[in-house]
Amino acid sequence: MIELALKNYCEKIDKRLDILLPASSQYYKAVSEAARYSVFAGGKRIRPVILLEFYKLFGGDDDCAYNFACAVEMIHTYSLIHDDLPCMDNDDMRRGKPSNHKKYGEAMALLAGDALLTESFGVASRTLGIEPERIVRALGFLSKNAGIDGMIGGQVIDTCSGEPATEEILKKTYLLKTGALIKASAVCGAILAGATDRELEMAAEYAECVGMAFQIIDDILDCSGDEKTLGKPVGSDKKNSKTTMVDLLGVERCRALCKDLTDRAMGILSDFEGETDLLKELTEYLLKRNY
Ligand code: GRG
Repeated sequence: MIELALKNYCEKIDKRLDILLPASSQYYKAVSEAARYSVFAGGKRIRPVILLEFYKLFGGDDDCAYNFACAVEMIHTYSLIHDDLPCMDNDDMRRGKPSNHKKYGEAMALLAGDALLTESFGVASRTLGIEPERIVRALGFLSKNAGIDGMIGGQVIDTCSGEPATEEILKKTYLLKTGALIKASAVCGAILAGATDRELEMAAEYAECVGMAFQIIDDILDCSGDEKTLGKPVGSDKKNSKTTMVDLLGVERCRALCKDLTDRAMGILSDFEGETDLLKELTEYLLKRNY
């Protein structure tokens, strides 16, 4: 059921992304090709689905929020392209294919990521059928969470803080590096639909639980997942001498923590008055994911 719902969403999101991604002049079409390569490499589209479901939960007509949802996916894709670069994790494979810099070279991968990030805000700003004040507020929230106090800040702690990785520091890192964009997805969907401040707080809390669990599961998969299913080599964290939550707590305690976080997220969904069946299925699906 959730697989089918995700497949239907993916088809609609992919169609919109195909329209939104800029076609370029012949002189620089290489950057569009590189950006499209990663955008259409088979991502799960979790973040746009969360945005669209929160938008619907608070009464939005889902078609209006597609540009915004695609913009979040463009930011996510840029972060993966840059994360794979030799100066970051130096990963050769992503989603079962050569990573962007392996296919197009480092300079083009850097530029493709930059292009996706920059274009994403233009795409989100061209959201039609929603009050401009809501769009501006959501843009501010997205930029904050993709930026220094969000995903970038988390990546900085992760790659170059030099701090010994304690449980507290890792939790902060995960909330920012992985959680911030998931939080932006849920909260921007809610903002665009006109949710109340209390509902925005609840959406944020839900997404923080899901984001934290998502990253811990990523850690578990990086040490014990199946390379073919994952579409990338396992052991990237070890290769980069990164301490993960699995190193600190062990796999079993990590799994228990993810179960707790998922239960909390499910509890928050139950507290909403509207329809949350798909979000509940998605939340449980993410706990059990193997790629
Ligand atoms: C600006 C130089 C520069 C780098 C930015 C911010 C950043 C690098 C990277 C973001 C950190 C990151 C990649 C976190 C990992 C989050 C994560 C688990 C990603 C995988 O998400 P999925 O499973 O991916 O949703 P798919 O492939 O399904 O889209």
